[in-house]
Amino acid sequence: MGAINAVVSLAADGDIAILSVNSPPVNALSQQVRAGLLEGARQADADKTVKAVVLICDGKTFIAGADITEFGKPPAAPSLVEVQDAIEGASKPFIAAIHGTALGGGLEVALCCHYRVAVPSAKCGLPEVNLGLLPGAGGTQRLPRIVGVEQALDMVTSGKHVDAKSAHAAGLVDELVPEGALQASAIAFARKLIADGRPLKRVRDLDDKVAAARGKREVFDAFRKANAKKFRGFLAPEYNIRAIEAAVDKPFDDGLATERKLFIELMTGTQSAAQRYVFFAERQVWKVPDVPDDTPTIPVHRVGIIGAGTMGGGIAMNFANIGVPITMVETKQDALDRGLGVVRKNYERSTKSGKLTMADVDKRMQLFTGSLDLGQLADCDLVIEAVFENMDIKKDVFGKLDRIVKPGAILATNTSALDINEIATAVKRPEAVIGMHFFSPANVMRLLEVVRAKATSKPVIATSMQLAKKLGKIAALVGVCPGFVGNRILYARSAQANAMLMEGAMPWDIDKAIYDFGLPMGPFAMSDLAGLDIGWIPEKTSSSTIREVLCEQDRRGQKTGAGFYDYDEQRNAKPSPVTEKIIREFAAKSGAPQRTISEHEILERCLFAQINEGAKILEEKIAIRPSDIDIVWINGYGWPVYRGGPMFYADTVGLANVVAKLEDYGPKLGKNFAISPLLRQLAADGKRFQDMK
Ligand code: 3H9
Repeated sequence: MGAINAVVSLAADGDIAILSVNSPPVNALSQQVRAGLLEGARQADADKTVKAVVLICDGKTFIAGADITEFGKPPAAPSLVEVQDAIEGASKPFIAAIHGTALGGGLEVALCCHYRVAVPSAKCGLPEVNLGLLPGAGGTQRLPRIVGVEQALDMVTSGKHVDAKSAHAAGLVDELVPEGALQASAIAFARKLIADGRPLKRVRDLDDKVAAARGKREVFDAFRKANAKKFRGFLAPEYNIRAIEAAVDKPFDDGLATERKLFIELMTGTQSAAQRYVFFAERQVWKVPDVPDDTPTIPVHRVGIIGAGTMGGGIAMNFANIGVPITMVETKQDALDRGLGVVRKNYERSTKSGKLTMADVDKRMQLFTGSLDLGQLADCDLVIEAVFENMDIKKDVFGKLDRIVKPGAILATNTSALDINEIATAVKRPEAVIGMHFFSPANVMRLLEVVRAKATSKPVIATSMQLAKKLGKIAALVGVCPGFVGNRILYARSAQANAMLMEGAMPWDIDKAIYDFGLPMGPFAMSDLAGLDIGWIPEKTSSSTIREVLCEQDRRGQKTGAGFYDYDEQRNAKPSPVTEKIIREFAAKSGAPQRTISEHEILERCLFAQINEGAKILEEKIAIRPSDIDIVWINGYGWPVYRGGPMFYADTVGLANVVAKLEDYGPKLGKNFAISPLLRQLAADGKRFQDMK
């Protein structure tokens, strides 16, 4: 008894042994934890004075999974399976005592214990799918033996965390024990087991739940069909399903072998590498080298929002969701009423899906104060301007705010492209000015670009990042340039897409290539959705671009039933002969030779131009690190997470290949196109974006 190693210890409470893991931050199953657990389990099993063993963790959580930082490195003994065999095959009961999260390998260890107890706040899950993996330590074989095939399919393919109460109802947890009394309750549970002479319950020996699904292919077929859209492009969900099929069809050990084989295939593939990279990228993105964690922040008790349009309303909902009161200012009463009406309607829609009750809706709406007077913003701690994208208007608003809003408050703009340094010249406190670029619909989209201007103070940055986290967003801190990170890269892609229209490709050819690559839609479908008339002024139109001509013909996108595409009543898109004619005429006028452009070329030109723009953004230090660019594109533009973002994708293609292809395309890329010196340098050095320090 005593310390087994630096992270695992064994103690005794009478005839009950307590095997504890203490490996912050999340007690992941590192080599040291595995070694400690194996040794501890063996010692406890061999000790004749011990009648049962409680496995418990220190700190904020039970074991949260395998140690992801070890993935991709040579395996270090002992394996997790050895640990599990020692526990499951022990001659006395092991009881997992769960608090925090029992995830992945952590739950798989708990599933090898003979019993599981948990506090009500605990959660259990097999989130490997989110890392492009499947549970590779028996999870796909043991879980369905307890919870049944349907729930197991749902858990392994969604990766969701199931709360202790549901886990108890499903049989995954044997007993719920009081919060704060986990260890004592687990010991009491163990003593009762022994007193009652209950047998060692080995999950691997259970069969009735999996037998119930044997021969029923339709269960799996229906599940695949129902989730086809959600799983599109991802390998891991399908592999998880196959592993559960093996649990149903095969004896336990054969099922384990199938699971192992599928796990290794995923682990060595590009998709999982991408998804593991994104896991760490999502955590890195919060770290700002020159704004340390202990930077003072500004308490935000009230938020002011200027503009009650789609953007302003969506932004406001974020704050109402976390209980922060909002003062919403508009110039006209009817616009204000309309804006608040839309917010209420959006909330009411959530009552239909059961997410909110009507009482919740009322509570949120009570947080709103509407006003036509900017003066009402005086006592706000943060004001976000979401007015028309026009520099003069924005500067005028900021000038007024400067005179009204109390000192120390944050003055934020939701501009998606304008120069925030210039906006900041309108105030005498430029250190208070920052960009908070929400993406539409702002109450739904997870991304927030926090834009740091030249004079923005560190507390203003720290507060904005902290707020983003509280709002449940993922925020990337970026610098000022036209379009910031996300839209600037989008423009680079649009330039190629538009150029290819002139060379002979149709919008649907380009959209298909992008869709098949894994994005939810291509550039032209996206324009139709957003509306082609953004920034279009009917009085000034001169048929000078394809887009202008489409607008002139009242083809302004989905909302008018036609844009690049024709739309039916259900808004299904069809290639449009009208658009095709307009494009052909434009191309003829431009004199560009027409040809068939392969899907391969479409993709390379669109994607490699994006990568090149990303490299320029890094050169100019507009983004802190390549992975921040990936976070922006995954969360703001639907870049498929299994391809890890444009910069990670570039690494998988090889930067030398990217440069070589850009050189091949040469003048086709446009007269202003230049290959980024940073990209060239990395390619010449045989490096990846991931190697940048
Ligand atoms: C698996 O188990 C495979 C097996 O089936 C088969 C094996 C053969 N490893 O998220 P946080 C770090 S796959 C290494 O900010 P929270 C994280 O990077 C695994 N490190 O905290 C961060 O580091 P830093 C299945 C990990 O309280 C710090 O811990 N399990 C791991 O918001 C704090 O993390 C999962 O996928 C790990 N497994 O959330 C669970 N987990 O401070 C993954 C975290 O340097 N983890 N770190 O940035 C989570 O979902 C969340 O971390 C958790 C806590 C909910 C546990």
